[in-house]
Amino acid sequence: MLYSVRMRAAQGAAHEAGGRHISGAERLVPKELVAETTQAMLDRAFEHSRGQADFINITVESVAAESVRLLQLLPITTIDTDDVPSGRAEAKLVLANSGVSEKAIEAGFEKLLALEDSMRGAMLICAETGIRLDLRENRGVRVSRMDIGDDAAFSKWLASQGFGNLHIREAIVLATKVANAPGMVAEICWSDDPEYTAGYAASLGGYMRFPKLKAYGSPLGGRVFFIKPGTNIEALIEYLENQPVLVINGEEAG
Ligand code: WAQ
Ligand code: MG
Repeated sequence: MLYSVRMRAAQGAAHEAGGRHISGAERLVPKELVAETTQAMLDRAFEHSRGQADFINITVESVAAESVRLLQLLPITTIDTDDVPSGRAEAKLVLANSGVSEKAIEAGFEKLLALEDSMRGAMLICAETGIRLDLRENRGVRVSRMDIGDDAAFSKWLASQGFGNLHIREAIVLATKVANAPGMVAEICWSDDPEYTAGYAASLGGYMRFPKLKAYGSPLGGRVFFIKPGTNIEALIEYLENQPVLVINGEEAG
């Protein structure tokens, strides 16, 4: 048995009562790790650089081990650019190479840049027309029930590659689950943590990191998932929210 441990924190009020999203986290851990995982999430919610949390929800839910899907970690590449505009231009090229249309890329960036504050989840956008496909408005779709498979070995491998920070760890797990979703073409993301300027463009072809995808100090981040036309959106959201996934890394053994 594994446990899905999820946290969401907001300022002013609960998310559903109009509170401002501060932070969220999701893990999938054995029972022995539930207590320390919830404690770490609580500390993180209280100390977040986006501001003071007034509402924190932590959910612990059992997940049958046989329902877990094992997915191979996406290959990771870092593309350093001189500044944010060239980072965004490179990220757009990666999306185009993954099969997202010009129109959808522009629509996706426009929607991300138009946010007044960060959403809790991601926007689903048609990879051809750029039209928003989910009906979740400012909440978006939150990907959940995923983690690293072999935590000790995987964390050691990540650190050895210079990918030791928590942002990267969480992002590559999320991006691997998302890239394997039915109908997924590609994803674009940048952090909503003011001090973290990195983001990525990902697809089954790989996870391309861009250290400069957002101006330092900006609390505006987000995620867009570009979806193949004709995809069953309900089934897609069900996978993103509920399918338990552990990400494994063939390289750590070697
Ligand atoms: N499901 C869907 N959307 C999410 C989730 C989730 N579980 N978690 C975050 N988001 C959305 C939400 O709109 C956030 O505002 C936005 O993504 C950014 O979230 O160096 O730190 O957790 O390789 O701030 C990427 C680069 C870092 C890492 C991403 O995102 C690297 C990051 P954050
Ligand atoms: Mg954040």
